[in-house]
Amino acid sequence: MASDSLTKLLPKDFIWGFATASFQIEGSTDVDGRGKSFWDDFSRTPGKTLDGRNGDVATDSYKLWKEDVELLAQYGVKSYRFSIAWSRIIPLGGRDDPINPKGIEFYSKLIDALLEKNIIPFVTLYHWDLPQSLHERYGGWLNKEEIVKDYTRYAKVCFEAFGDRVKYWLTMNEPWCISILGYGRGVFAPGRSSDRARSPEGDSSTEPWIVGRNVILSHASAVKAYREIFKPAQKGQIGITLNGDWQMPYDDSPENVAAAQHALDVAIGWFADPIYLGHYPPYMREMLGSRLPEFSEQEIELVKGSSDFYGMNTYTTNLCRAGGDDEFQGLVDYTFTRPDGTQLGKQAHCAWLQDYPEGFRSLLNYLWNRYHLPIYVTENGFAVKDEDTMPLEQALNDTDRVHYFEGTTRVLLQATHEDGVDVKAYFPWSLLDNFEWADGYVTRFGLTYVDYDTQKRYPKQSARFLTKWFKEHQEESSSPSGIYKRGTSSLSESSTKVPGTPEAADAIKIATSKPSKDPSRLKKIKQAVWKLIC
Ligand code: PNW
Repeated sequence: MASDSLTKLLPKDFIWGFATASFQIEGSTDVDGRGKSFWDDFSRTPGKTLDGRNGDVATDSYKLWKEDVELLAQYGVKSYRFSIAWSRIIPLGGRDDPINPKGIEFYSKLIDALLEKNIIPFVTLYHWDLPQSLHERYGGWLNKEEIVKDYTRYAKVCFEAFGDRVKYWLTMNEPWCISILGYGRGVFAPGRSSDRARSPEGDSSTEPWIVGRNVILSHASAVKAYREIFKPAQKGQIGITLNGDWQMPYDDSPENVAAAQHALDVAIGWFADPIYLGHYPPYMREMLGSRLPEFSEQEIELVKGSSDFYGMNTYTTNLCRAGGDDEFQGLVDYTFTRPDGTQLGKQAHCAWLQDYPEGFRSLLNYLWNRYHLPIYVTENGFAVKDEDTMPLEQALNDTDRVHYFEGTTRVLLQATHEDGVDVKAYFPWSLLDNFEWADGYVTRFGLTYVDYDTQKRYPKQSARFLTKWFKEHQEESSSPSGIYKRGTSSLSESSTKVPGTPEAADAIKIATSKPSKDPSRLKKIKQAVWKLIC
């Protein structure tokens, strides 16, 4: 019964936290040796963002990161998903280009600060900010021979620098968006498209599919390196995260039922089927013919099984009708209007999003039944309509977003306890309002409101809701929450619980010893904490 599952708890090792991405929050694009990413100039080009604003400052998190970590601690999260900017680590991006120690230092300090607050770093290696020089040098994601090697070297540098402390890696964020929005529709960097009003260069009929293949291969090559060289000692998990919304037939006519599957095949199966099953969905081949770039036998061997878990970003549900000429949606028309004229759910600020939690449950079931791997929900969220133009008090009282999360958290319990889906993590998007790509700053997805004039952060009602919900719906952890005393705030109480394992006792002993006695004290605490977590 539904009521039954809603009183059950999520297990203590369930991971929840908030997510962000480097280009959307960091700003400081020209400091400490950072090279340009291809979003720098793209976002500065007139007409590319809705409000004409760019990522030069964003939420200023390169400077304000300590404040952000403090906020996460106040929210009581178990984890923080953030991404590393490739061009801070290797400013020119390539495998023979120099590494930037300042870039390594920045993320290293962030990781240490998170661990000190007992927050698990969940790290994305690529969230859309390709070093500009790789795009100029050889076409970036279009060039298989070069990009696979350069990406793999970048990933290895990160594993080497951070893998002693990072145990969860995501290779790529949303390959569908990288390929389709960047090289098909041309709305994201590098903005290539067949539409000559939009771009002087590009071929939307071939390039997105080539980019998709190259992203998959780069991901798989980095995973191979991790598993062979780093995992034996570092013992982390690595995978990819795919965007994908539930695709529901508009009605029960056979062509619309088939259309919904076609939409899933192109939105999700394009990447998930090769990675988890070892081949493209047959419909991709049927739709694209020779334009679908094949994998060699050796390549498919590399790709199949290259993700330890299913990483899922999902926001909404589409009603699907056969027809139309949009290959990027699998030749399927999407609508939110049901046959009886009613809307599927509450409309968000962006046209592509309505609130429909039942679709989230269906998607979790579909992915679990098709791929049989634990699911990490790495993004899920809602942008309240017109939030940007509301007075602050009204924006903070974000009832539509609270309603959205009431639905998705309810479904999380139902999928776990009624349907038997193995969901291991949940990361609402996003910790902060931030640079929402082509939307600029007018679309706000944050659980925390950012006043862009002052960079002051204000928790929204939805953040309070989620903090409370997870406190009430998760088994108490015997993990190290008692080791580091959390900051007290109106959002979280300090924890003084003493975990009961020998490792925890060790960690507490070291943590409470006089700091001056042992210079390696912090390192020992971290080691003990990791023993507990892993
Ligand atoms: C994701 N769509 O992007 C990204 O991972 C985030 O960086 C982003 O801020 C967030 O979702 C909210 O948009 C998407 O058009 C962008 O369907 C566009 C779509 C989906 C996801």
